[in-house]
Amino acid sequence: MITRMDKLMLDLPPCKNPSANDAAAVQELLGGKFGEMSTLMNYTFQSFNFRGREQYRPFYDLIANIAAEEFSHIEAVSYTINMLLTGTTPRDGDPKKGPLTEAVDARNSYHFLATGQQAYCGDSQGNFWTGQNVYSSGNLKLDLLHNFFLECGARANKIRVYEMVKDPTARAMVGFLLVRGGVHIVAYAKALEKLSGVAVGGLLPIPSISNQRFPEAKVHEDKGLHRILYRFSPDDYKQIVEVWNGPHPEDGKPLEVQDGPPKGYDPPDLDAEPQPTSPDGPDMGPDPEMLKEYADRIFGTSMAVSMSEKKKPKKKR
Ligand code: MN3
Repeated sequence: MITRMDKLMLDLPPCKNPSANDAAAVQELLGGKFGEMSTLMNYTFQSFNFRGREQYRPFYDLIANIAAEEFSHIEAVSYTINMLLTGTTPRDGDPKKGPLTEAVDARNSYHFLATGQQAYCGDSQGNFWTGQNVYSSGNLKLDLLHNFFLECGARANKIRVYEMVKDPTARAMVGFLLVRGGVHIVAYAKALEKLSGVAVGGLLPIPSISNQRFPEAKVHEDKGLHRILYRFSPDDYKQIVEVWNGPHPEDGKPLEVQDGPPKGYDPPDLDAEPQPTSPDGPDMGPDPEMLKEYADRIFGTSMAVSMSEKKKPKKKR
């Protein structure tokens, strides 16, 4: 079971430059092969499928517990996409003005056609996320190797998105997830070390650039967030401490398990998009032309005339 809190793991700053194309790039971090949907679903299914868990309890606890944190990562990326899309089109309910005309130049039209300018469960190219991205082999070493590789690939993509998108909302999200994804890279490296004795941590960082080079990541590392594994459960997954211990492979500082989830921050509450097709519809009351046409059809022209005269006495039919 999962307990849910109405909080984000990080405080997302306001978006300065709404951009559908920036949002399209960020989609890769949500629904791409190496995106947060993939990490969430890989660890979730591996935990469901984990056999021999009494024998390998610390590794089961680790995978199941990291799966829980990944939920907050899909949240953070989704909110970022919504914030980048807010303000990309004029807030006007008159379809004749073509309020969505600029959207035809957006790289990804699904943000406007398939959703109400929202995050969708797909990648930067408009491919929908697929369960084919989930690997659950039944072999613990294979799964841990896969997870280590998946997190390193995810880190590469985060760095590329950081280099593509300069907006502060996107960069704050990427910087934070570089740190938290970095924790998961180290966790899987540690798990492989415990199982095999091989010093996997010596490979890090992959790609070989420090998180300290990204100001939005450095701010969290300076507070020690790269050394903390949250135990996302009131009473369970206590044996993660048997994997998450010892020195951090990059700066040698001690790894710590923190009991319970982080405090979290209130998620941004974005205004409804006042497009005719949004859930709220345009903020202009009932369409007067549509009302008149229905009055014509139901009551005949004379009633429609009197109704339209009541409403707009000066207008001639
Ligand atoms: Mn993640």
